[in-house]
Amino acid sequence: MSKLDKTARDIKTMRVRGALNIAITALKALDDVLDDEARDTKALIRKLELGGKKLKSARPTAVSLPNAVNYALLVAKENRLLSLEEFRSEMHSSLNRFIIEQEKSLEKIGAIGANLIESGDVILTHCNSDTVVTILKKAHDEGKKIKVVCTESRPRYQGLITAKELSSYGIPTILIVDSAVHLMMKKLKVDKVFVGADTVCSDGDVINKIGTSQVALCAKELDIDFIVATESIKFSFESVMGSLVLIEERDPSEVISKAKLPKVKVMNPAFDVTDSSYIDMIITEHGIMPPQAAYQLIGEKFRSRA
Ligand code: RI2
Repeated sequence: MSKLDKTARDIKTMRVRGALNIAITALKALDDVLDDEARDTKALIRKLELGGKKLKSARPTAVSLPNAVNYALLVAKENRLLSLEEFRSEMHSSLNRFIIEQEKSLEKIGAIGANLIESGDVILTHCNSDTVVTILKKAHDEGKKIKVVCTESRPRYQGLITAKELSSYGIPTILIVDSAVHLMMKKLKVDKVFVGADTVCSDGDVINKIGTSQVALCAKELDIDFIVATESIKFSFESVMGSLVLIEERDPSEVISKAKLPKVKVMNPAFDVTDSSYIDMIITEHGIMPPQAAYQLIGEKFRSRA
């Protein structure tokens, strides 16, 4: 199995996961392809295209994955007239620059998000978002005394990753089951909710781990700020063109083994859509914006593709 095939498999099986991490890992896999044997530039571009196709099909929902691959293929196209060696070197630097930019975006969001947190805040988060974890760690580093409530995030219990990471960082952390969100928001006096995103649509709707929209409903009902933290690589240009985001349906065995309920159809959607009207703000590396500004950001970011 080639290195790229292995990366595609790891993304599919969620050994590699998290919308930003998937994008960066895919770019690194394409960067490796650049060192493959090839007759000429055209042949190497063909390999990148084939590899990109495999990577894009590994998981369907987080748009950061196709956005990252499309970026690499766009740069490849722009450099198609270079000699093989020039092409390799130009591509290596472009891809590495892009990866560094993504990492810087994460840092910037960490700083912006931490500004929104006050000492004494009780914050609830769902699933495991590196972007949200970065914000919470930054707030803690700044000396703010925060408490974080993590949902389990069934079926894959990614909330446990968040809880482990934050608690070992010294942040007081509470774990709850997903269905306890409404009750515990009241009981623990949650001040703010921070979640990540897999895809942001042009109308400001946010697609994130299954259960996010229920958390948003509870936050709205209790008048708690619901904040989405996401790098702009997760904004969907295709949504401007009317494409609907495909919600990944994962294997039912992640929920329960077939043997336990042989006659029951088990469904396992991995993501849901939170309507923009439930979102108070979106934090990107460009700053804080209302969800309604998503269209504008997509226009500025993807102007070249329109
Ligand atoms: P970061 C994850 O998807 C979660 O839904 C998380 O909220 C989102 O990606 C963003 O994560 P999955 O890959 O990019 O766990 O902020 O299905 O790390």
